[in-house]
Amino acid sequence: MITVSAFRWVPPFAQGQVRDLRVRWALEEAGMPYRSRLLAAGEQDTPAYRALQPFGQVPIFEEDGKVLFESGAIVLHIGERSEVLLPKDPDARARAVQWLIAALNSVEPHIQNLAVLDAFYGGEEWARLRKPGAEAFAKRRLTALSANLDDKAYLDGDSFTAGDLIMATVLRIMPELLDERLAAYLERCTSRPAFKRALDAQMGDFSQAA
Ligand SMILES: N[C@@H](CCC(=O)N[C@@H](CS)C(=O)NCC(=O)O)C(=O)O
Repeated sequence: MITVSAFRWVPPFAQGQVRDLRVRWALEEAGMPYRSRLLAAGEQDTPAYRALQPFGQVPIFEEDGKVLFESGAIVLHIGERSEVLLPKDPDARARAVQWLIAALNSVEPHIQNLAVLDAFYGGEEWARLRKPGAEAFAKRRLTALSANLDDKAYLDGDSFTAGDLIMATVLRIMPELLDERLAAYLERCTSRPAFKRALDAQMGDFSQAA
């Protein structure tokens, strides 16, 4: 049985955002059953967990003694078993990988840098001063993304792929930054039944801990 590591509990602002959601969503798209391995507070820093995830983060993916960390790598690994996530056509597959990496490497860092200013450093003067610049940079990336999306349903055209899955999880970190086109795109991605099941599963695990 596949297991996915997740935190047993996080503060409300992070619930629904923790990155095991990406893996749960990919598994739901692929129709692959899994169970969550819930980490107690501090467990991510134990030597046993660090041996599996060097940075002490979630998620990790475990199956038959094999372990993977990094949500993007895990989603690609799951995609090997799902044409919904990674199309068979080699060119389309390469473009799906391209968009997944663009989401993680060219968009997420800027949105995340902005999000942490309010989430973790809200009262600090340096964060107040940093915010306009960080917001301008994030918006620049989002404007370019929106222009490229244009009138396409998904990043590579008519079909949802692993690239859309990861991009959607990045965009929903700060939905208030999205223009109408990106907001509609995000809604298109997250109205998929597989996303709803994944989100319900993550939230369900938190509610059991409450
Ligand atoms: N690049 C990693 C990031 C994972 C990550 O940031 N996980 C967060 C939860 S959303 C975490 O475990 N944070 C605890 C920490 O960094 O100590 C991935 O995509 O898997």
